[in-house]
Amino acid sequence: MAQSLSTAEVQALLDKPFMDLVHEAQTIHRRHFRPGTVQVSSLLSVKTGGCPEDCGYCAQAARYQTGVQGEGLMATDQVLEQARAARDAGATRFCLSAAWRGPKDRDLDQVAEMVAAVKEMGMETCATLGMLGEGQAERLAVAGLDYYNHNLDTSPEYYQQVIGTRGYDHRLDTLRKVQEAGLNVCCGGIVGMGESRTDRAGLIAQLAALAPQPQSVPINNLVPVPGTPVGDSSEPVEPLEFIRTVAAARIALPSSYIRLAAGRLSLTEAEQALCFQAGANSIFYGDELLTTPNPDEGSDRALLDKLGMAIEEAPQDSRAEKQA
Ligand code: SAM
Ligand code: DTB
Ligand code: SF4
Repeated sequence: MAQSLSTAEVQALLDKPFMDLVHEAQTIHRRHFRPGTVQVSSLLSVKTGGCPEDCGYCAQAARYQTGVQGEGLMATDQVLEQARAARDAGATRFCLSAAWRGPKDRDLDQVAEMVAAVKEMGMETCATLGMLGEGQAERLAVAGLDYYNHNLDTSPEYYQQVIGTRGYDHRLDTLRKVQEAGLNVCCGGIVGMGESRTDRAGLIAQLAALAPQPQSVPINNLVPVPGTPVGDSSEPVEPLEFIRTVAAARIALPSSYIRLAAGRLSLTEAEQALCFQAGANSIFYGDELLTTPNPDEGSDRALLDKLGMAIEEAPQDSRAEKQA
């Protein structure tokens, strides 16, 4: 089992000379993964906008004027059409996202139907639906869900500056429910919300302390959304600082997939290559995230070709693999 690092230990990593940090991350990466392959997930917002929560970075929070219209839950047929297109373009995991505080049982039935049908298509499945109540993670597991995404977003200290309607403990409680249901956990955070390096260290230490460590760790580079408090007030982090964060996550979470999540459009190809060098081995694939753009599949395929990297095949049964 990976040893968890304290905030001070992660901070010491982040403070290292850049070349030493990236070298250490790449060395650890090669000990745990085949270099040169990238896991690819496609995202679909199945329920967009109108969210009652107040996450300060989010385009979908009803209380901020972001221009995003609230919509109801998408029809299953439409979701399956998008999943098929993502699979045909090369994605091996499909992630269903909903702008809810948490799912109502009636909504969960419909999402469970979507999950089962996507799984049937031969893709891995992921869902991110907000906080889960008793029995809901089990319901999703029975439907064939492989991963549940629920982020800690930032350090416990900085969290309060960003989100008021749900606490860090609520998030940890949902993560515990997901783990107890035998699902893989996808849990990460956001860089570039005005937090300090110590906050980034605090987030990584929290992720590393989860037992077991999350199988998937998305590192989002804030996509500043006009109309949100965080989007309107934050200065972007420097790309080199983002790459340091990726490297420290790789070292602290040696056998987790580290995903370059939102915000890749603000990184050059060379900066993304350095993220891979620092141990990132997963991306969101497809030209839209939830409400904001992402590089299109063609430019990602071209980038991977230039780097001599390949898309990783989906495992036969990722939950069985985890339990083995
Ligand atoms: N409503 C669900 C929830 O909060 O768990 C699922 C969707 S929510 C949009 C998923 C995650 O996307 C957030 O926890 C946050 O880490 C990330 N995210 C949202 N807006 C973002 C932005 N503007 N830039 C970067 N990451 C963002
Ligand atoms: C995650 O960590 N990042 C994804 C996914 N999990 C759901 C979402 C990114 C959202 C970026 C902003 C938007 O498109 O609205
Ligand atoms: Fe709602 Fe999720 Fe956005 Fe928070 S991050 S406002 S919970 S959609």
